[in-house]
Amino acid sequence: MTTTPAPSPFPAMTSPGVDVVLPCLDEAEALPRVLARVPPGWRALVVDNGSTDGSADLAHALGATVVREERRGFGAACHAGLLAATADIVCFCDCDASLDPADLVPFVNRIRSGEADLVLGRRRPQGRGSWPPHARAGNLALAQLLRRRTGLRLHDLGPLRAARREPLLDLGLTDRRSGYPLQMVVRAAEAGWRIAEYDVPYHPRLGASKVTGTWRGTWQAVRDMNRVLAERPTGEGAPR
Ligand SMILES: Nc1nc2c(ncn2[C@@H]2O[C@H](COP(=O)(O)OP(=O)(O)OP(=O)(O)O)[C@@H](O)[C@H]2O)c(=O)[nH]1
Ligand SMILES: [Mg+2]
Repeated sequence: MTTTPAPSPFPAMTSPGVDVVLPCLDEAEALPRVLARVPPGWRALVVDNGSTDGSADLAHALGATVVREERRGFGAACHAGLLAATADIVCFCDCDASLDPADLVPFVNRIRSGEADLVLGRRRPQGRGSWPPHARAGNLALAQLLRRRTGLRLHDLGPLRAARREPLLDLGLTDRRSGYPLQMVVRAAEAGWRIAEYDVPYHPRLGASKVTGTWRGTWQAVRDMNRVLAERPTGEGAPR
C-alpha cells in the first residue's frame, strides 16, 4: 500500500480474538485438513447444516465449536455462524479444503490496523478442476454487474473474507442462500465500507461438489445473486 488509509469509521475494537465461520454440509473428508489450518488462537466455528456424514461429531472431536443450523442454504449457515460469533473480527471460509484458513492472517491484520473494513480473497485457481469455466465466467460477469451497481472494482466475490462482527451484523443481511456473500459486498459498499481484495490460491475441493459443479446449484446461485442485485439500497450498515 502506498497511500495513507482513511481512519476506520467504526468504534474501537474491544476483544483481540478472531472467529472463523466454516459453513459445513457433509464435509467430513475435508474437515481435518481445514481445521488443521486455522491459525493458532483463533476459534473455528463449524456451522453444521444438517450433515449426514458425521461432520458435526468429527468437527467437535477435532476441537471446533459446532453450531447447528437446520435451515439449508449457504447464507443460512454463514449467518448462523455470524450470530454465534463473539470475537471482534469474524472470518468466513468454505469447509471443503478449496481455500486455506491460514490465508486469512493478512486479511485480519488489515482489518485490525484499520486499513480496510472488509477484506475479500480473490481466488486464483491451482490446477485443473479447482474452478470450472462456467463458474469463473459467471463470477466475472457478476463482478462487472457489481461495478455497475456500486462502482466497486473487484475481480471476485469469493467466500474467503474477514470483517468486524458488529458492523457486519449492522448490515442486516437477509439472504440465506447463495446471494449472501454478494449481499454482504453490496450493502458494505453502499454503507461506505473500504473493501480490499487479496489473491488467494483456490484448490480443487475435497468431497462431492454441491454448487459450482452442478447445473442445479449454479442455476440457483445465479437466481439468488440476481435477486440481490435487483434490491434497492437499504441505508443499513452505515457507521453508527
Ligand atoms: N451448497 C451448500 N453448501 C453449504 C450449505 N450449508 C453449508 N454449506 C457449505 O458451504 C460451503 C460452500 O459450498 P460449496 O458446496 O463448496 O459451494 P461451491 O464452492 O460454490 O461449489 P462446490 O465446491 O463445487 O460444491 C461448503 O463448505 C459447504 O459444505 C448448503 O445448504 N448448501
Ligand atoms: Mg466449494
